[in-house]
Amino acid sequence: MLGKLLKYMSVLMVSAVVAVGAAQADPIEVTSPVLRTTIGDSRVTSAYVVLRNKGAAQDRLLGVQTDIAKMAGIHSMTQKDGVMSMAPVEGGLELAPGAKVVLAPMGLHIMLMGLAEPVVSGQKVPMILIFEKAGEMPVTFTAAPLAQIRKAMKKATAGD
Ligand SMILES: [Cu+2]
Repeated sequence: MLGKLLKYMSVLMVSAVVAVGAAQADPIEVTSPVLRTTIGDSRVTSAYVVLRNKGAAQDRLLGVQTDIAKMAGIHSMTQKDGVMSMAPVEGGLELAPGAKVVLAPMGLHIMLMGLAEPVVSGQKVPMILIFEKAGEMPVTFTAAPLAQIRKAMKKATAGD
């Protein structure tokens, strides 16, 4: 009986959260969603995107969902003693009001591991970006080779 009640209550709480999210106009602008094509037998790749928080409140990119990979997460890349290493961004990626956060090669990226299939150029990959306040946002990423992504990202971030 209690279990049933708790289940009902949690459903109510989820509906409330969804209602709040739907009431706001999308304060997070998502542009230039791309992912790298895989090389050879590699089953790992990275996806990049430009995020802009147009709202007045801080938000966070908490995670990413996709069917193409067993694991998707947000990674940062740092250089120490000339060696690049990457690590998960703990607690989500902060998006301050007005901030533009660029996920690009050699920096922040969406890490995709355990790909079921290789990623080929031009492939459209649906993903869901999960924000703390803005909620779930479906975004279609387009696959391209790294050199092409570098060029496109440079263009997308020019003038800042
Ligand atoms: Cu990574």
